[in-house]
Amino acid sequence: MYFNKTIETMNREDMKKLQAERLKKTVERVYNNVPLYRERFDEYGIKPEHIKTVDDLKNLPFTYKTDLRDTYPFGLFAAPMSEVIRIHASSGTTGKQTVVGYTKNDIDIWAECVARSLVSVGATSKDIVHDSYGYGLFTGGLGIHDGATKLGAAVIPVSSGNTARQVNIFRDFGSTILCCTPSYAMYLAEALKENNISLDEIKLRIGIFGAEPWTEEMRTEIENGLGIKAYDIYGLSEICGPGVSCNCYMQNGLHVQEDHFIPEIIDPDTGEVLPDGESGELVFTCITKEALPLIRYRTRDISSLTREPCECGRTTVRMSKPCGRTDDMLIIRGVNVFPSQVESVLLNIEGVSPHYHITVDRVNNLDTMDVEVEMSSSLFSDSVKQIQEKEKMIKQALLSTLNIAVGVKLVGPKTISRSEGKAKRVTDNRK
Ligand code: DLL
Repeated sequence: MYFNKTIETMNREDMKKLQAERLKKTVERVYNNVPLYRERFDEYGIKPEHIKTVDDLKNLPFTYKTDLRDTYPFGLFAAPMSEVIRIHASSGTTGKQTVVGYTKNDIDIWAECVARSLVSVGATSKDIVHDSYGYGLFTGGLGIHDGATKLGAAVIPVSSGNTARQVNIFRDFGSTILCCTPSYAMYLAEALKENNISLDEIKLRIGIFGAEPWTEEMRTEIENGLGIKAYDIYGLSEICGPGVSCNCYMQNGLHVQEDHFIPEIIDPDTGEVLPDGESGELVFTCITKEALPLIRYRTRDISSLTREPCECGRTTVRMSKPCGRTDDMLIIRGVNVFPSQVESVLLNIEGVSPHYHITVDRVNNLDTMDVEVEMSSSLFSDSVKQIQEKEKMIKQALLSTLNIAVGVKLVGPKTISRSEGKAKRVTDNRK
């Protein structure tokens, strides 16, 4: 099933032509309306008429998050405020927030991208979509809401928080599709048990999770915990929000809505474009946005692309599950470590739960990394000796995957704080 079959199954040649047309218009738009782009293109000696095909994209300069901050709040908008109908913002961890705007057309396109995503994992207008992403300036809540509305599904705009109420709504309203962060999904699975609601009493069948990296191991945990199929949805406010790409029911990569956003993978150090299959930094160019059409935006997310046909019938380019961000990468005694690697190791070990926290520090000029991980209740009731053995085993498994020695501490069930939105899994005291 498709939401827009013509686009989603378009042959690659036609897609490239469509992208070229749209890219040309967008380059003209930003050159004529956004001083930063005009100045930067002039610096590079680029005029809009130089951009004729998608292959010319590589000649355009990148846009960075700092550009949004430097022109805070609306300096990169390419449409007059009278045409802007929505503003979102993402707080980020440091500095000013990133502000993004949408025209009516931008909101319609975003909703279509989300509707396509929902249909690609099997949603229909008969579904009841339980939207537990945060509503407000965050794009998760309203983004999913508008897409589910476009599909004609019934939306429950529950937002995040009040976890006991959420699981009662599952049971009483018969929610069939859950949308939230993967860490909140884990929390909700726990809350079902705590509230004595069995999986037989609820109708959830699909989960659409994103806004933070999560591993295949976490996918299995969530699928078992909630009795659903779990799918990955990706996006970022700067490009639109959720729905830039999404898994289809094959769960093998995320189809990019490339008639609206052209993806590239680059070497983050040199800026060189990498071939399909190679891992690097994901860069997006918006080709239909009116209010904030970013050109070659550096996402900092790490992924790879494939244009191999997908068994679902979609012909759109797929990106691999983002495994983290270049700025999330920890450098411990010179070794690169992604939190997702730690998650994969932990979730392959019996007796530990998917709740963990990493603390990085510098002691006597030496980096240290300590992982706290919760025991399952059965391990918790074992003898001290058995628990110590398990700690040793986890240390060994982390050492062989990461190539660095890591401190491991098993802690009691429910001691690590739960997240209702994006989880904060790392504390780096070196900063
Ligand atoms: O997180 C938009 C969103 C909402 C996506 C709901 C999916 C679902 P921002 O707050 O601007 O927007 O954060 C964007 O979150 O650059 C990635 O680092 C990360 N991210 C988003 N989706 C995924 C995902 C929303 N599926 C940043 N896997 C992005 C891994 C993700 N990381």
